[in-house]
Amino acid sequence: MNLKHDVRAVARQFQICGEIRSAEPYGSGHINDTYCVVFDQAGTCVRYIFQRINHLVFKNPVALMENIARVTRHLGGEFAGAGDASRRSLTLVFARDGNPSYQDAAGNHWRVYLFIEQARTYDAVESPGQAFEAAKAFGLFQKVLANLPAPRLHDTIPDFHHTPKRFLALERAVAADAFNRALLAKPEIEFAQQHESITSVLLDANLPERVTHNDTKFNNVMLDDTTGEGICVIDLDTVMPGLALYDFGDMVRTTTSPAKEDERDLSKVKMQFPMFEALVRGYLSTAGSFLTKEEKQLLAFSGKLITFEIGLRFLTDYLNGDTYFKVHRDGHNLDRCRTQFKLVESIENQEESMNELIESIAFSGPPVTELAEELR
Ligand code: ADP
Ligand code: GN1
Ligand code: MG
Repeated sequence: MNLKHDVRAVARQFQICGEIRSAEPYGSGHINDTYCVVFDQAGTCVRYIFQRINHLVFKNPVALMENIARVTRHLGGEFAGAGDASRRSLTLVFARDGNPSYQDAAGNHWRVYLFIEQARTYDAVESPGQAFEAAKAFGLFQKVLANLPAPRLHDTIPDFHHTPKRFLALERAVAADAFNRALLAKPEIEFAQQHESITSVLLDANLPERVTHNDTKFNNVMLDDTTGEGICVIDLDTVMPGLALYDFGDMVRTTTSPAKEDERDLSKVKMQFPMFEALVRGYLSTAGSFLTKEEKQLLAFSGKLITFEIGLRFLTDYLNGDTYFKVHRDGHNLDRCRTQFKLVESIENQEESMNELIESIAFSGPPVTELAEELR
């Protein structure tokens, strides 16, 4: 084991029995360090997920873990009667001192989850059925958390989806141009400036605050290997008060295009209508009962806005020298920004038909659940 962190030492601090057999970096997240750690427990290999919380991004890991402990307990309680209950929500393994996380000598905060077996995440969507399942799972997540008892959750990253502030951050990065990259990103900067007017639309729409996930990208939901069902929503660091449409918007961003987020061949990036339809049907099958008319009317717009917002963030990070998102090659954040802005264009070209579809599904069609099975 030649890892960046001493996972073996960390493991001793958690309530896990048995001997470590292996520990490997895991997943393709941009923020935390994730490891899959295998323990031999009386002759059986059992896997766990270990995560080092990125405390440069999440400034208050203790508050964050308080949120996650409350949210996982609530979800676990709600799913308790359902089949396969232990795979339907994340389960924290507590540290030996009873805390939901452990801080090592270097100041890193660690947490451990039971491994969700026989399910996996995908970096790119493969079928409308998958889009449907992801959206259904995220909608159910919001629905169950609508009953989370008070108090209000902590804001783990204040103004996380405040798009006008994200725009201002870009403007500051352009003005500073600390890494002389602005010229290389001239078309993208211009694209961002031309779209400034959309940044405040959701904030101005007077929509209800809800408990939302805020990072509903497609690889943050695990799909069951056998049934394809969206079995478990993961990556709970940003679960906090927000707008339902932040979640739907990020689903549109990550599930309607067949291309990966960092695809360099932009001809592959496009909003595919069947995926969008599957998303709308999947999401409304679980969230349709509590969403307001105003929220439903802005479903397509939210896809455009959140795609634009994440594009702004990639561009800003590129200009600032790649300090926030993990990068694996030169220009990685600029490549990511380009796919986002290409997708914004594609959504714009189809926005009218997307809105017509929502009108027919959400306001005048047959009940959403009746049609849902056709997509599977
Ligand atoms: P990040 O915040 O860095 O995106 P995630 O929490 O999304 O980290 O985890 C990264 C990857 O690890 C996920 O995409 C998923 O494949 C895997 N993963 C996370 N939690 C679990 C779990 N409890 N069981 C199995 N796999 C998991
Ligand atoms: C980050 O943690 P991960 O990789 O699932 C980011 C999201 C972005 C996403 C872009 C806390 O998500 O906001 O949309 O990358 N998470 C945080 O892929 O900033
Ligand atoms: Mg993730």
